[in-house]
Amino acid sequence: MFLACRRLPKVELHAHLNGSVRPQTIRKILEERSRAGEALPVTEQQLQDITACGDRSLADCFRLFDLIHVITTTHSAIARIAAEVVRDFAEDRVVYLELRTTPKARPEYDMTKQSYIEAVLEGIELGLRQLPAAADATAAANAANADEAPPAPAPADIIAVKLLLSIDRREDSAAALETVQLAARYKARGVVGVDLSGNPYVGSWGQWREALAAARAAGLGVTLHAGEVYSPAETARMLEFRPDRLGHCCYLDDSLAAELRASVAIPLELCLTSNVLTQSVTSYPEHHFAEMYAAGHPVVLCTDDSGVFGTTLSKEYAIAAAAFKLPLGALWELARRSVEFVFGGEEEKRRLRGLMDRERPLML
Ligand code: 6MZ
Repeated sequence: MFLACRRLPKVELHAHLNGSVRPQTIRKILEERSRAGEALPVTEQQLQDITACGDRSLADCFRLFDLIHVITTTHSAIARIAAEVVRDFAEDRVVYLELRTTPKARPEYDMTKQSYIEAVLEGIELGLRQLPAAADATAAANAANADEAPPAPAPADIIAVKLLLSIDRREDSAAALETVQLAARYKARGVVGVDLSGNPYVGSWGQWREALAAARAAGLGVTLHAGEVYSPAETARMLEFRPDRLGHCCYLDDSLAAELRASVAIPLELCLTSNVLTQSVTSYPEHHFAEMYAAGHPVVLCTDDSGVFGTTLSKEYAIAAAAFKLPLGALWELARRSVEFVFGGEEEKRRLRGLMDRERPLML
């Protein structure tokens, strides 16, 4: 089943850039900094924690993200990890990726939120150019007899990549608004939405509501991390806001779950491995995916933090197949339905529907 899941064309809608960094890249960046004579910003024990990909509480996860952030500090490191993430998802047969990341203003590294976004976009473009088929095509086109070169498969035929900008729950309303304004400004470069994420124990909804409303008014998609911990009052405010998508929703009391199922078909981005490893959900078979899927609620399987949790989207599909007894046809339907919830626009959806439908006879 795992091999079939790898061959399945898939749509990834919930992947955090710094959570998707390869563990070996973390080590390489540190080695390079050490060779350049820098004192290492993390201890060997911390490094092992980051690269272990094991069970960890949600609170531990946020400590790890802070450690990753003291390693991926430069524009070149950000561009490098973005390029690798694009290549990793493409290799896993993800045909459409919405990558999300929190723009960071770090004056000590000469970094503004805008320069951070530029570095991520540069990395995405680099990753697309480095895709094996795209690289072959470039070489062929540059060959002496370029006129006879076979038509180049455009990188977008392998994977289309869009960007969501995240508001970290530690940010105040002004910082949140700055991110939204930048998202609106970068729409022409592939920014399609805004996400609210970060430590669910920090901050409160009122801080970001206005910025998120401004994102919606600017025509950006809005997705919220909701109910990752038990916080029914906040989750109720989030449902009232009617975001375009919701992430996680592990802790819904009966009335919120009923409201979500009955009155609002807000698609859910569900991350099985992340929720089980952080103990937000006890086991795969008990994951709320089962209940929502059975109720016909729109659900999308996603990785969350493939580097930190040691997963891939193919693995998530294979886990769902085993835990919820889904045959390959149901997995294909799940991937096909995910297309309807992308923020990339109607034309992109039409293209993806065509791609999925063309592949169906080869898969099933
Ligand atoms: C909430 C999460 C998350 O933005 O620096 N992030 N927020 N819940 C989760 N579940 C485990 N996983 C990742 O990527 C790392 C950031 O993404 C958010 C956190 O804010 C984390 O600092 P970027 O690329």
